[in-house]
Amino acid sequence: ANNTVKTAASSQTQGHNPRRGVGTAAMNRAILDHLHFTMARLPALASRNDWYMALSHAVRDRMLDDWLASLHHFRNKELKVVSYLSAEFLLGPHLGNNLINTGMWDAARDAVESLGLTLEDLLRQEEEPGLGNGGLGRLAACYLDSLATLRIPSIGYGIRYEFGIFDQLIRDGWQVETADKWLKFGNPWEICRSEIAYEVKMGGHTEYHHDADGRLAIAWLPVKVIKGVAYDTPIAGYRSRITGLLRLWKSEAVESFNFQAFNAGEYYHAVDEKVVSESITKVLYPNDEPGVGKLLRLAQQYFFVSCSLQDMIRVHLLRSPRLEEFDQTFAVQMNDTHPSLAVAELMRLLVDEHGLGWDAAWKVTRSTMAYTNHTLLPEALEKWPLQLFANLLPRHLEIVYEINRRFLDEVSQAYPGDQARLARMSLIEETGGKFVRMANLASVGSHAINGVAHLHTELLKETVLADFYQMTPGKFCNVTNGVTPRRWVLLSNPGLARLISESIGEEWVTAPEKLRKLERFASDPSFLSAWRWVKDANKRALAATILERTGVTVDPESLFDIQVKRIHEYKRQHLNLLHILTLYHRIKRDPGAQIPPRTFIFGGKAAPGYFMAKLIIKLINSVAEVVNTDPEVAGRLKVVFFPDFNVTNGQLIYPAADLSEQISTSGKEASGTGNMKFSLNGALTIGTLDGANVEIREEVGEENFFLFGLNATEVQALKKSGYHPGRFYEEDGELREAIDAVRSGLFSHGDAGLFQPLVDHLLYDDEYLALADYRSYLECQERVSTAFRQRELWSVKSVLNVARMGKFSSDRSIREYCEKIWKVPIRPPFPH
Ligand code: CR6
Repeated sequence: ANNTVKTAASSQTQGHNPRRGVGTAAMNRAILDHLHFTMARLPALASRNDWYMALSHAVRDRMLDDWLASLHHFRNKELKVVSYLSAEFLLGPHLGNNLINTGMWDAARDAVESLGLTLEDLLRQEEEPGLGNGGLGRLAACYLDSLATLRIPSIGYGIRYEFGIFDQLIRDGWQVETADKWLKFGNPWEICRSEIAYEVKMGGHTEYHHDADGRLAIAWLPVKVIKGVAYDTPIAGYRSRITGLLRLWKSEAVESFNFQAFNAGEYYHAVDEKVVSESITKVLYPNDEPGVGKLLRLAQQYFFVSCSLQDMIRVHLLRSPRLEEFDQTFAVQMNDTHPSLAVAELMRLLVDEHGLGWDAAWKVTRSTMAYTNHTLLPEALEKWPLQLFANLLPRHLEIVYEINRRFLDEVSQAYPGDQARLARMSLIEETGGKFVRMANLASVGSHAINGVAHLHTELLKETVLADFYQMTPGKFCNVTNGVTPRRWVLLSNPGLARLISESIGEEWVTAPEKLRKLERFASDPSFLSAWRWVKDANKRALAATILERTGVTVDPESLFDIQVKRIHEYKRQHLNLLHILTLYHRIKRDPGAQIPPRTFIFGGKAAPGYFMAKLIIKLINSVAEVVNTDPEVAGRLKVVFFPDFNVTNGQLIYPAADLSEQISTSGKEASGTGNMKFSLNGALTIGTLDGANVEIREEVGEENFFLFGLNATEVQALKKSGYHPGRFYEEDGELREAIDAVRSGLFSHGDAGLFQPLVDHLLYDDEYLALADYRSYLECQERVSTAFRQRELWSVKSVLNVARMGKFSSDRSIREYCEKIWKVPIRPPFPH
């Protein structure tokens, strides 16, 4: 990386700055040039993908000018760089977002039209990079947008998975997974940096010896060395003239061929090593709440953390030779525990490879690192079987032991004789098999620990990390999640964005607290009808896509009641189903019943190995089949499972919702971010007091939020006193009717056994208290129906929701990280 060739141009600090034209004519020229020189195509023979690629390259060129200027910050000693370590970045398609953020949308649209194409068609051509499972990965993507918008020097570090989250097909009502070959037609947004590459060791053992000066030296003799190559993607800030950097690592063999084997004629063996090395970044693990893991996943985590830290050290050494000052160059955020090996790896790099003493290394490690926790579910807290860890990372295990030894000394000094506490806080779990506890490692190695919503942080302090909180309360803080209004309103809901900007100006895009100005329009009938017109148009667009993808016709006039998110029992898609079944039975009992028409839309992927979640998908589709075709229902209820929920589909779905389902068991959803996207697009929420729902309700006002169910304290109390779901079943006739219908075979062509596991689980276990909240949910849904009948009042509530959602912009979250955790100054907004 230091082999820069000195030229006349390289002595100019800003380098060559060609500043490409962004007008229609210049864009038109650039697209044709790329079609010719990059895609090697004649216009007459070009496919839609060729045009998409040509346009994207033209847009990327224009982002590079700002990018090269931004990269310059990394050398400026005065500016601390935020390094966001995340195993997932769920970016969504780039083209539209980049056009919006750089302000090139109109020019691109006109240029494309002058070539006889439409921008819409080319936008549809993009295969989204699905490099994440759900909320956590999408949060990382929103944060990159905000970092660039707020002009904070930053790098997102992650993994360039060759296959992202699987594509979901629905066959006979079941989820079928297919490989996500997102790179198959090329990726115009990334730049491969073959020269930015690092070696990563794995396996083997360690040896100790004394060097020439008599000092103890440690050698790690690995069995394998893999190369990580940087692939960079520019991230446009919104009109900030800053382009942020996402650097993803791809694994490669250090040498593509084992020449010894090759010479011996064993051709296949010769490429083995290449295949194994490349497998590290092959595929994203499709679990959003991972349990005890697999060797390959640990290898992925170590691989990307090691490449990233080596890269940061290289950048730091460009500024200063003193690694004791590393924390002045970088603030490192660990997005959950997936990157928590960074604590041990930074220690290893500093001590073993750069000769720092342990204490100095520990001091700088701790003041650099910070940890965000994203879950309280005990089964989702990462821990690695000790033997597996030792086999892959023998040196890191020694380091973990040393960190632990010193840490437990501190614990016993603070709490003499408290053996139970020592056992709980240890980095090593020793009850029933030995494990390395990653949340403990991350907590000990960080100067700051945060949860992702107020309630979540409080529960974190009381439960999962209680011991750590008691010992070091000052480390803990909350940063409630946020979402970017650029992608989630400007791009996905242009009609709403236009109406808002026409009414209150455009400042809300970067200063969403200004949305409050909409409050006074909530009493303006013509504004309200324009508001409704926008929503109705979005609903019609979604209805058309539903018809195309599922064959189901839905009525855009009906209430669009939507639950899109990963399928998980704690999110309680089955509670939603129980409501649908109850309405169905009410209609069957009384075909004339006054039930305002509703369209229930579900979407979300189930982890391929999560049987119950997959059965829930099957049940949704089975109920849909019966309800949608029952003549007595007469179209009043429609049930739709929208296949392959992802960012692209989300952009169509959130803007079309009337009602947002946020119905998790209180205390289980750390924050949620879909809840924010819905409400920011004018949906009203039906929800429990869980995660960020609590704060959303506080902001929008309780009269504009449909609350039901047990709160987190009541959930804990009920569990403690002994929860018997069967009682709810026995005592509530409508609930019984709904469950009995499922087990009768009514929805499974008479096959009574099909849904038995789900029914049994509800009746005899119901870990997530669906039955306990059923009646309260039903009553709340009746309030929803009543409210929806008064369309004008509903629209007022919808406007007030949007007006009061400013807090949930990811810009606010990033500002809080800067102040509370990273100690990075916020620069004044860029004058547009
Ligand atoms: N699954 C939480 O469950 C939260 C996001 C982002 C999750 C969700 O409530 O909004 O993180 N947790 O903070 C994990 O991924 C471990 C999620 O997306």
